[in-house]
Amino acid sequence: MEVEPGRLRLIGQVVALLANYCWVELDQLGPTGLSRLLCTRRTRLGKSGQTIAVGDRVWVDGIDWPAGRAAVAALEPRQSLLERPAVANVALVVVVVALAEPELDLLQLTRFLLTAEATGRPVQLVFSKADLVSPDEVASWCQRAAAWGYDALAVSTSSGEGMEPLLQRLAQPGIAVLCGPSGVGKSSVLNRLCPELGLRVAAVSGRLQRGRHTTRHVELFPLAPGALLADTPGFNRPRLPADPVALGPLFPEIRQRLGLGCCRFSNCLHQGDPGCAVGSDWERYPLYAQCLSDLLLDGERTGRVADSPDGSGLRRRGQGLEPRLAPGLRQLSRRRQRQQLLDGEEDGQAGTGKVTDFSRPDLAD
Ligand SMILES: Nc1nc2c(ncn2[C@@H]2O[C@H](COP(=O)(O)OP(=O)(O)O)[C@@H](O)[C@H]2O)c(=O)[nH]1
Ligand SMILES: [Mg+2]
Ligand SMILES: [Zn+2]
Repeated sequence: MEVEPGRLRLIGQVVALLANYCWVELDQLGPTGLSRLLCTRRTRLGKSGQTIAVGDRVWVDGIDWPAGRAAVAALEPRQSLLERPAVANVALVVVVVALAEPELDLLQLTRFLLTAEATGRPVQLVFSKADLVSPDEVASWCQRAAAWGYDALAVSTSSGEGMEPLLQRLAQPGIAVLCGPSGVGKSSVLNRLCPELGLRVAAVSGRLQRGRHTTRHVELFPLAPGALLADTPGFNRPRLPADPVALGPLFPEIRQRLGLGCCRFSNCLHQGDPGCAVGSDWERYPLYAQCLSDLLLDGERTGRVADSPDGSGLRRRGQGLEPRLAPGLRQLSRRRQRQQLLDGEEDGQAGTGKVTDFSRPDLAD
């Protein structure tokens, strides 16, 4: 191959993203035996609107071997994308929630599961800190999760319970991502699986019993040959999809029911209307209704217009569109919305499309 030394292009994978730089692990060793380069981003990547995420396959050039530096010149198409935290080419999304400390919040768990489902990739639910509750409670949570459609694993990094089955699940080729609220033990799990890493772990602190943020950015760690595991910074309120019709299929319960029969209207929002095949006789139905209500209200606030009010489960009231929900749920939703505004918009950190945002630590605490 005839290439100018300075123009040599090599392919690799983004393993960490820091402010304006990223670390790229090359598929092959360089002449100095180096395989990891600190790379800047070429401006034309930015101008074409392309952003880099951890997990992206990229071409680098302008390699300065002695300094271990290069520039990302091009991005390969992605197979999948976990939106927040941004991780590309994910093979498995692992949603981790603690059975205690912090107390399990079903709505928050559901939002994490929705973000995970939105990748279209398999989702593994993990209940952590199993040592803090009784074996009966652990079994009962696993049963509930099974009814939602998840084959959950209960683990404890303190007692070691469940760690071997988790390792087996994760040590598959490709990228697995640990995501979930802060303080649930994601970094502890990674440390237990790869003890040589010595990641920072913080004590759960403060009145909210959330963990302090010690994981500052998304990073991929080798777990087994070909298997990479990403630890992610905790954040506490993942976003919902923008389109209300897209929400339903992110619930395995709804997918399963739609597999057995169709709703009368293709844009059905499954709110108990006649001709709806989904019904409300499943545990997470109120959470579905809550998420739907939240996303419709979010859409209103951000000026997003929900389409086709007729037959879509929306009705007009004044200028806005409202979901057809029980008054109690509506009330709860308004309260939640006000609370969000008071909380200072945890969600406002995401989705600006800038590369630097991907590496932002969680500011929620
Ligand atoms: N009791 C108990 N505590 C744990 C377990 N795993 C982690 N922790 C504690 O939970 C806190 C938060 O852990 P960390 O790994 O930083 O959580 P992350 O924010 O999800 O990465 C730390 O004080 C850990 O020692 C566990 O299995 N059992
Ligand atoms: Mg962490
Ligand atoms: Zn329906």
